[in-house]
Amino acid sequence: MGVLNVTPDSFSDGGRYLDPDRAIARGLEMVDEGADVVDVGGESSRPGAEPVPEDEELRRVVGVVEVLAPHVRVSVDTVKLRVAEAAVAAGATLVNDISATLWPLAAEAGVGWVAMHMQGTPATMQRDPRYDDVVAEVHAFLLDRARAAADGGVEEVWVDPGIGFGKTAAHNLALLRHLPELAAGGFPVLVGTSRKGFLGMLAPGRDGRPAPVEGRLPGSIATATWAMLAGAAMVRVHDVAAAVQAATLVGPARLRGRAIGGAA
Ligand code: HH2
Repeated sequence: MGVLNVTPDSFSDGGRYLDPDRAIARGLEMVDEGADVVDVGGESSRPGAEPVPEDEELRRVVGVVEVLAPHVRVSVDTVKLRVAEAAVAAGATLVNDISATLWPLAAEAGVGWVAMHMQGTPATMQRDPRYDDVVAEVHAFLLDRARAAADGGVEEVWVDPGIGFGKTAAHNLALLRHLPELAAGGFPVLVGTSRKGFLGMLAPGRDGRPAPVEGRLPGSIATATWAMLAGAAMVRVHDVAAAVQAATLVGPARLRGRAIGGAA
């Protein structure tokens, strides 16, 4: 899943694709690079982000979805019902929902739905995230929402632990370590670690400072690779070409088919 942020303020690519023509060009480039899904978002959910007015989000997202949808599967990254509805009408077939609330729309429209876990809201979520048992709480929340959606008629339900959404670096690592249990829960797992802050904190540069956003490609690919090996069926990434190369080497289909470098 390639990330396409049609926003002025996303944490890693804010402003680059706010212009619709540039967004469309980047979307098509991601298709060329091998993305199976392009995830179009018009509202940043970075820590501290404030909500975007609905009309503005609609203006950013709908036209881009309409042009990309004939070329690739499009998901819409939104928490707003009206934006999700308009994006689906424009051709999106997956609702990527960091609020984990929009499944009734997915059921009604006959599209897929991603339930992501978040503690709090983007405006405040990184202030002091706390859990008694992060893995148990996140998994229980996701499976509960996923079952409700499946019972409510959503045929394609994904679960996503929400790396960086109300979580410390230790919480993120625990969730990554325990991905196999989430994957065993019966719903396909999506994971997004791409360029996130904890990668910079855990692997600082030689000067001892957290790696800046543009220095987080190795960590992004390392954790996406880990996620795929641990059972994730999809990874959400900015650097599509690099992630596709990793997926080609270690993705589930290849591992199921034969051992790398040897016979079956
Ligand atoms: N992460 C971001 C946004 N949407 N959706 C899912 N399902 N999983 C994620 O981990 C996830 C997500 C944050 O990344 P990005 O879109 O690059 O930044 P911003 O929110 O600043 O636009």
